[in-house]
Amino acid sequence: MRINVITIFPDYLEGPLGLSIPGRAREAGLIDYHLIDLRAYTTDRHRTTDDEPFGGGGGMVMKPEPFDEALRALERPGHVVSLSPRGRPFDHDTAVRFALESDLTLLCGRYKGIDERVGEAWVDEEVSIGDYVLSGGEPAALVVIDAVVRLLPGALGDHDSAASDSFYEGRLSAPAYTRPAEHRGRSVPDVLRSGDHPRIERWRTGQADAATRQRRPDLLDLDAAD
Ligand code: 6GU
Repeated sequence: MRINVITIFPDYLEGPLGLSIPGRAREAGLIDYHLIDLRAYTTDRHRTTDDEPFGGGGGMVMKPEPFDEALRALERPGHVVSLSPRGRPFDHDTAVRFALESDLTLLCGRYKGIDERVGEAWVDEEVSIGDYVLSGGEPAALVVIDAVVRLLPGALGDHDSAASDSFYEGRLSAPAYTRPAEHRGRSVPDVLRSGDHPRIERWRTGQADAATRQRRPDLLDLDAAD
């Protein structure tokens, strides 16, 4: 898989993409990241990427031409995704869909967003990572890439690990414990040390359901589910 990211801050992403699962997936050849500096596709002396909004109001809007040129320079843009608080919520199912693409291109907006005509001409979908405003799409791009990369076959090296993640079966995961069995007067639940795996599985399912009911009833709401 190849992921292109168009941004005015390629350095913002370079470090994190070299670490942890995203870094190991790159070393293993499962994925290739291509960080594209939007300013390389400007033509003026000041390398301008934004301008005032038509119609007035505060803030600045990202100009269409640099994004257009950066996208035109890509041999295979593949599925083009714009990161914006105006997007549809990014979730596990979206990550699964993206992980099935061979080429994914992420556009990082800043300020009041990217000129809408870039969206009309190039963007397949717009996604948001939550109901708050970030200074730019870059942290959201890292979130999307991390969530996608860990779904690529071989990235985790342990399918059980992905299968026990939160959201894998539409609910939160069970609480986890490691050594020591007793820590500051608190013990690990006996069931987890029993060696009785069917019983452990039932306990985990019960804990996962209880946590989901308490914290995220929306995930169990069959009307809201898709
Ligand atoms: Cl994807 N971008 C920005 N700028 N803010 C956000 C977001 C994305 N998702 C939530 N807030």
